[in-house]
Amino acid sequence: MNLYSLFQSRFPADGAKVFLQHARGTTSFGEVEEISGRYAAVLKASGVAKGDRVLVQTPKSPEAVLLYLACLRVGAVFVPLNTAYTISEVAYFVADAEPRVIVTAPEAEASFATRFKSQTCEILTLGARGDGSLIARAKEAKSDASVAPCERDDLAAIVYTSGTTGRSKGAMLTHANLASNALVLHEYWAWEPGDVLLHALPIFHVHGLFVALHCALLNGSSVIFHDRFDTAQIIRDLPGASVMMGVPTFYTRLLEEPRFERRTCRNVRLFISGSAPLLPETFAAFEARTGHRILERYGMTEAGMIASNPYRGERVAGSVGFALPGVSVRVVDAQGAERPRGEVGMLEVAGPNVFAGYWRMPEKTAEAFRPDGYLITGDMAVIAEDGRISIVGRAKDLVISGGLNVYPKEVEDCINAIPGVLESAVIGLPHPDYGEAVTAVIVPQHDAPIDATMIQSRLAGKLAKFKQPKKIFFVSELPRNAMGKVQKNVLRKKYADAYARPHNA
Ligand code: MCA
Ligand code: AMP
Repeated sequence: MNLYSLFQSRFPADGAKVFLQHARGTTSFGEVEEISGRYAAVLKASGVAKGDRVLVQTPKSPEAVLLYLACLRVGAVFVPLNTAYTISEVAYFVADAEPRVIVTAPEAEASFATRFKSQTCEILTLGARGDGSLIARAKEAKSDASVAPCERDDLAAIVYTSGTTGRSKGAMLTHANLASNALVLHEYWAWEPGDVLLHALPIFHVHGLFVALHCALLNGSSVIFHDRFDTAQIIRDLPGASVMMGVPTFYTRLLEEPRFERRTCRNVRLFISGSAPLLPETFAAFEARTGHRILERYGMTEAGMIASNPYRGERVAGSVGFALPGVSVRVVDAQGAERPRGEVGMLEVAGPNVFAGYWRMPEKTAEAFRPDGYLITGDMAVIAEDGRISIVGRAKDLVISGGLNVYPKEVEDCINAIPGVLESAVIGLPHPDYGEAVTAVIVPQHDAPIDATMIQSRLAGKLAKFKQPKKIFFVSELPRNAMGKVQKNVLRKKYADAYARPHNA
């Protein structure tokens, strides 16, 4: 059961129908078949066989989508990386995933070749304009029409998520995980024959790559494909779309723009939000401006989509709706005992969507699951009598900034390694644009001449930009509880207004 075969079985009979509509033209479903077959031939010629990893850090482009599909066809394991990662961050993923092929941007080729020369892998390139060695080779290649037969448990992708211990873990997602989730979402969100998706999410994460694109592929739908989120371009193209998916920042940014109005959304039937909490104020302001009630859903890399507000029923602000069909959820106490409905506890999930474990980390995998197979999400939730779920907090020390996850431990480790720093605490604070902003509270060593500019410049080459603190505060000591643990809640309270807009703004 290869996921690509499932998509293929749903492609429109008319191969000329447009799949991707983008700044450089269009890609039809017929071209998806033909070109992904060429990329598959190039990958095979580079020695990629079933089960081999293909690590991809390229700018968003239609070709990058076809490269993903080519990997599925070959039975290779697609390993997408955030384009913001620095080369030192990438080096960890290369060592861990041991890819057969790395695909990077042409401008990064030289540094990748130097850095990864000891690795037994080939480096191909793919640029933002559809340029690069992968494309040049594909032009010469004969399209390989085959699709590798797969078992349910064969891996389709490894998506890295950081951990509270600071080391990233590769979440192994099988063809069956991705297929089951895609089929459920396609049905639950009532995809219709004429639907057009407006796509402005990055394609290195579950949201933009799997949730959004898989629904469109299963529906044989056209996708208006933006290379990044840009408010003006969204307003320009939204009238041609019927579905949009985004992180809450997309919706707050649209609301900032007076030109975004009811008319802009005249053909839209569904706005979906996820990856971070959608504030009830945003939900209400969006409804007041457009008449649309945003449908909020909840998921995580390890389990794809878990819960969603209903398409036809009531969409409630501050709630993520009901467990998706086939997905089981429960709320438990600190000992793992199930809690009654209406009480707060840790949310756990089981179902065909739940991943196969962390790549080459059996202990981490064991820690993530209960003996009966439920995955511990790290999110605190309440399940109401009728099954409606509300996420009320996080037990994991995690900041979600503009839908991107930042694990404080990783940032703290980098800051603590800077000479002159005694210790630090990294927290997320409310931010009008990103939802939460990464913020560092630092204790300098006695009389050390350090300041925010120096800290920022030291972090620049080490951490991706979105992980770097937006503000830094210096203190003489960190608040600790009786056990000596840093009280981050005290810091979050103290600096709660750090990013608040002035009242007259
Ligand atoms: C970019 N920067 C950021 C972020 N993005 N800083 C903090 N948080 C961010 N999210 C950096 C940039 O490098 C830039 O630095 C500076 O901050 C300002 O960038 P800005 O212009 O705001 O960036 P942007 O290009 O407009 O991007 C913001 C964004 C983007 C549109 C919110 O981050 C985005 O598309 N986020 C979506 C992430 C996503 O898909 N998450 C799903 C994960 P400089 O100016 O110095 O260059 S999947 C998931 O969570 C689960 C499974 C789920 O449930 O979906
Ligand atoms: P990731 O590790 O990138 O897959 O992020 C998954 C995490 O994002 C979840 O465990 C939640 O903490 C958070 N998340 C995703 N969707 C929502 C939502 N709708 N409301 C609150 N938190 C969410």
